[in-house]
Amino acid sequence: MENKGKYYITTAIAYASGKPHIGNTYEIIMADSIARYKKMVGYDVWFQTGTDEHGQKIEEKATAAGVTPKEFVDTQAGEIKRIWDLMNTSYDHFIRTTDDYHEVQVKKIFKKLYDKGDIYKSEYEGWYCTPCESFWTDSQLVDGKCPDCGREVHKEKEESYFFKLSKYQKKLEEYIETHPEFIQPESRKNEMVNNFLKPGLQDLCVSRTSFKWGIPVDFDPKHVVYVWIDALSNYITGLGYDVDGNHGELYKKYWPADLHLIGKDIVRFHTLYWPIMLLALDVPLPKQVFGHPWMLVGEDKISKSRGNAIYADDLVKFFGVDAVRYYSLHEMPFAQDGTITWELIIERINSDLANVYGNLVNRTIAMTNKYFGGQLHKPTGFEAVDEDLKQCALNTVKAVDEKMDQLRVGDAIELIMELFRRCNKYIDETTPWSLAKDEANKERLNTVLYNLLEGIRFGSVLMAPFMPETSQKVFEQLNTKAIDYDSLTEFGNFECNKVTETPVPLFARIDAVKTMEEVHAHLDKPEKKLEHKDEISIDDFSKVEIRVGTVLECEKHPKADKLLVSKIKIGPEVRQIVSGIAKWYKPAEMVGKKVLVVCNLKPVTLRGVESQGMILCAEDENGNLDVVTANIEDGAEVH
Ligand code: ME8
Repeated sequence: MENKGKYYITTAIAYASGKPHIGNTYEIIMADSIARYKKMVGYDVWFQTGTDEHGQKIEEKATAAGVTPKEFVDTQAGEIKRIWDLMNTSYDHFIRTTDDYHEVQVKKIFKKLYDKGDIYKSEYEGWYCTPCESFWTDSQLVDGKCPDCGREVHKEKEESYFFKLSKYQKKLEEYIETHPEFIQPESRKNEMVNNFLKPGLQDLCVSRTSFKWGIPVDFDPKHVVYVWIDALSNYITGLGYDVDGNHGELYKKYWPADLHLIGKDIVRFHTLYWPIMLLALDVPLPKQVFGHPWMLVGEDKISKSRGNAIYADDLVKFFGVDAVRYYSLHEMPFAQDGTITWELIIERINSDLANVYGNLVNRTIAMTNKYFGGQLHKPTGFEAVDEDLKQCALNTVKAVDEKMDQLRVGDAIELIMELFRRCNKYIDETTPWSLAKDEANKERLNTVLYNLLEGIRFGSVLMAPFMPETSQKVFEQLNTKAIDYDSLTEFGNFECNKVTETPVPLFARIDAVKTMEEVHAHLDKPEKKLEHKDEISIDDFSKVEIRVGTVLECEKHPKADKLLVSKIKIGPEVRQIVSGIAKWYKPAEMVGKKVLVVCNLKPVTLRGVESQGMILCAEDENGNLDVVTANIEDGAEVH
């Protein structure tokens, strides 16, 4: 495949202050779909995301939770990463602003800007909104309250360092003017120019003394770096940027960024303050900043305190990862805010994924099996209607590429759905079931089904960046290896391998009423309190000898369906252990696992087979069970 060069894409780094809702999650899904698409068409992609972990709000939340700020952000960052992973996002690097290499560079950046005279010390007085960590001027307040969140503000005065933004205003204006693609969509660019550049940039407060949880200014340790210099720098420090010029390989290869994907509320920071920071550091500017719209619940802002927040993991529980990805990407407009509700997502899954895509794949495979035992041959003739389908498939490839170049992801997906709709219409036009009635039409029927499978293959290759698992399932059912982008240069690359005998439905139709009842039951369920056992001393615990063992063999118990019998190597010994895990594990799945074994449990005989210990497992209240494993040499003892 042609190498199209490098492509560095980033998301905003999420505040490690709480669980990210579906709006925050939409951003990483969108970035992932762009990254996957670019990779598919031949770019060498680097995709970075991460967490923004300093600031007063986080310090306060940690105190309220009775833990240190570092403990607090460790937990939050873990949760954010878990959700990003759950959504099958393919980021290459997850940066945390508490990472050492980042902190070192932020200190150096601050010092360099200070030494250059771009940062100076002064005093700040203004209206301060604690939850938003923002100072406001009189004229910015709305009814005397914070213009962002509508909450109370109070007067605060503080010694601070300031960054002379005005010094670089002219240069930035020139850059924006000569790079019309820099701020996207166009409407956001106009906002920035008219509301901020035209009135003239104010110097920016870049340090704080009223809280401690931040990167210290090392030449004036009373101050910590105020969060934007810290946060924005992640885009270069994550690649190995070094103020002294000893840059890492990734930085040399991937900077400047091709795309910073961020939400509309932080466009100002990314298109004014960030480029000015880079101009001051003499670092090339990013090529594009895209301020995506926001996802609303119905008409309302998503907010935990309003109680309307929807979370990706809850949605996934009901609909699966790809349906949530599909909804988020397809429903979000290019510039205007989009909306999500549980009811809307059900509607969309039924109308698009079950009825159009799923149904098309299912019936085409079923017919291929019914009429040809699953195996077709390449078509020998082409009629006008076939030509029309072929052109639609080939045009879709081009049209999707144009949309993706403009970052119109929702439109790109809609075009792929149009191709699937065209395929369904082709079934109505060619009526394979009536062709099947006459043996004389066998060749024609072969052509029709071939074109359908080829249409499905085209759509599924194109859909892979958006719904990777679904495309994979389709390729398996089609039994095709023609799954890369280059295979779409020609309509006719489907190899005619035997398709799967039993099509597995991609998306089941959802019964809205029943599912909504289940959703309510799930969301209303208060978290059950844990019931604890009596306290024990460390001496009590140390009586238990737990060691790591490798499962060498495993088979069903000859007399009990629920039991498996394993031979486990623990250092120099091999033990036989009987466990009640047959419901969750096939014997072959156990072989090779490194499990934890209680070694000094008194041996017992279970239905005639001796068990010399116990394998440790974790089980949740829904009856899911997982054998606990450890990645260390067998024989190792657990303390
Ligand atoms: O802003 N719909 O972090 P964050 C879509 N740490 N996107 C939304 C959204 C919604 N309802 N709500 C928020 C921060 N977002 C900073 C960024 S970058 C150097 C520092 C987006 O956790 C929001 O616009 O508040 C931002 O791009 C991202 O989610 C993370 O928001």
